Amino acid sequence: MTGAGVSAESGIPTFRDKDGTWSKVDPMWFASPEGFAAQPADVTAWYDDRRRKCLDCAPNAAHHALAEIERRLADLGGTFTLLTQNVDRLHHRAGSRNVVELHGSLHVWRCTKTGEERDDLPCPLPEHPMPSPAGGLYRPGVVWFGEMLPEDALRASYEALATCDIVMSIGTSAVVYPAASFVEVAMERGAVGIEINKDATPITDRVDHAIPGAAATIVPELVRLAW
Ligand code: BJW
Repeated sequence: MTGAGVSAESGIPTFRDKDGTWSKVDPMWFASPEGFAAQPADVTAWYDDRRRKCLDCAPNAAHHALAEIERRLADLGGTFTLLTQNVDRLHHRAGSRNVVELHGSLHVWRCTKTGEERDDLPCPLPEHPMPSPAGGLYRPGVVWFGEMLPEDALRASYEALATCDIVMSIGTSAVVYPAASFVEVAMERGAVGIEINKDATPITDRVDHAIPGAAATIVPELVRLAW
């Protein structure tokens, strides 16, 4: 399972680190349905700007190494499920295939009236807020606080957590639920738990192996050592 720390070395700020995305706005407002309802233009512009900046960034060595693990395990007849909290789609761009987007995507916009999803809207959007043909607005296709995670993403996550031999938590502060509980869900039934993070988190003392360091250094090194 990955979090914003995996994309930090691609130039995408994390949420909670100093100078992170949320050092400039109030997250409980901008990442909430209430914030969008009250300030649709500001919230749309903020997400549209983040989407544009993501498109200017490229996957880093951690993204590529995770895609490589998936390919190598497939060659051995194994499976690899990449649960990501990230909304930047850099894992897809690095070649990962079995990606579960827990918190949606910055590249998807959803009509507030019909639920229709679009990932082909121009960047930047011509208007903030952006009207939909059905008379609603296009909202970012991300999961805000208080919203349910997509059902299919939750199902795929719990299936993987119920069967995996190894569970890794990479570059996440492990404070946002339900993702924050995933490592322990798998460890409780016997999976080996590994954390890779440049700082300590609430799960650091509970995993079997906590590896301190930057994801773009440690994950490729793991691949090199494992094969
Ligand atoms: C590096 C590095 C490098 C840096 N290398 N490492 C149970 C208990 C308590 C509360 C709840 C609960 N269940 C639900 C809740 C409420 C809430 C929640 O968890 N609140 C907590 C804050 C307490 N959860 C929800 O509302 C979720 N919905 C839900 O559960 O629905 C049912 C329900 C609702 C209400 C009540 C009960 C049930 C939805 C959560 C949606 C989260 N959405 C966001 C915003 C997405 C849109 C956007 O992009 O704007 O998702 S929040 C934000 O945090 C974003 C991230 O995906 C998520 C996690 O952040 P992440 O990735 O961990 O980033 P950071 O910045 O926190 O950490 C980066 C880490 O990387 C750090 O540790 C660095 O050290 C490290 N790092 N560089 C390696 N190079």
